[in-house]
Amino acid sequence: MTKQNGYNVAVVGATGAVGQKMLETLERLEFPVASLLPLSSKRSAGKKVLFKGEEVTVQEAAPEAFKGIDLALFSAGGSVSKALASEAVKHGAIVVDNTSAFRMDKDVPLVVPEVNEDDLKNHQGVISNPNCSTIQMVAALEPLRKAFGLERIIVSTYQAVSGAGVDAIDEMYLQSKQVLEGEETTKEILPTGGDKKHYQIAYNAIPQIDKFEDNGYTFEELKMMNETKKIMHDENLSVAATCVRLPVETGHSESVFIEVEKEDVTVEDIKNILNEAPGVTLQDDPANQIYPMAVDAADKDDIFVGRIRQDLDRKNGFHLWIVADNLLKGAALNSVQIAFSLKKLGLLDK
Ligand code: NAP
Ligand code: 3JN
Repeated sequence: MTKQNGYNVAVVGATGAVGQKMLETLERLEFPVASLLPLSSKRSAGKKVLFKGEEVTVQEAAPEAFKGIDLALFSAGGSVSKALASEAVKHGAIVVDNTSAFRMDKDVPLVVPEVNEDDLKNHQGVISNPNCSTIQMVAALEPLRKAFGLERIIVSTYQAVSGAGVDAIDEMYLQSKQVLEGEETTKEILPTGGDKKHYQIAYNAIPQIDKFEDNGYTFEELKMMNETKKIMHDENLSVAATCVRLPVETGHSESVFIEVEKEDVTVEDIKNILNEAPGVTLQDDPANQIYPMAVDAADKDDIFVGRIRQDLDRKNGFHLWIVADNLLKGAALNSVQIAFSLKKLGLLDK
């Protein structure tokens, strides 16, 4: 039975770039919220956030805050999730976690509803939301995998600064102003807060997102590679990623090369499948210069696909350009869609 007045929902990280979008998305899609509890660190406790036209006071995230909560959406970083997700579950909440803390745990479903909604049925309290770059890619490629089989993916990303949080957005604008005024740039956040060196993002492209691992890949690249295999339930799929940060505020773009299993697949076949794919909009008309761009995808729910071409040397190889709002489908929207799926499957009312 569905709860009469809706669900008690906590948003952990409610003052952040993703958390703010979670509040907006819960409201815009009319998820049944009986009460909203915005949580943050001590720094923002006492601040107000707007929800359904009302100011709600932000509280400090602590174990006891989850008493009576049905659903907790986490986006305050992996350490906060590791410290508090199990506390929320102990209090009876289902956790949808936007961090990488539990994504590869075998007991934790990693879900993009259009792709693997049924995996939610195996949850044990925590569900992980994949990395933003993974989500937009798998949602566009899964229908092709189902239709033609998929052997290999090679992806290069062109990621927006909003993926690195509100401080990174501020840094990009400050640096842009400094460059235009001939001043030295302030470099404190990017490529990643936790690393030794910081570089200018304004008027630049940085081939590092998250820290480097010993094998030469960054953690962001490994997230894309490992998460894709888990979501598609295919350990034999070849996936290689290169992740790059650009001075774009919102909207991740991806150049994706795929090799399909089936023979004699055409560009038309691929377009036909993508035309029917849930959450995907085809924007592919080179003669009229129609293709997806980050500025157009920002604030939209869909994943946009264009520039679809057959490789000139490999008949089963195709190139695609995939763009989506990284804070919406890449994070907040996907989390709220998971909440709707949980509700639909009757899993929120247990
Ligand atoms: P952000 O703009 O920097 O916001 C961080 C949020 O976390 C703020 O609300 C902050 O509260 C809160 N926070 C920080 N430390 C905390 C603590 N100790 N206890 C409770 N709350 C704390 O970052 P963001 O871009 O929203 O990203 C937040 C996290 O979401 C990331 O670290 C990442 O794990 C995840 N994320 C996932 C994706 C994805 O690909 N799906 C994309 C982006 C981010 P204050 O206002 O008090 O500082
Ligand atoms: O940089 C981006 O565009 C996406 C960033 C995601 C992110 C940022 C900090 C920590 C993540 C994530 O969700 O993969 C994490 C994390 O590992 O939790």
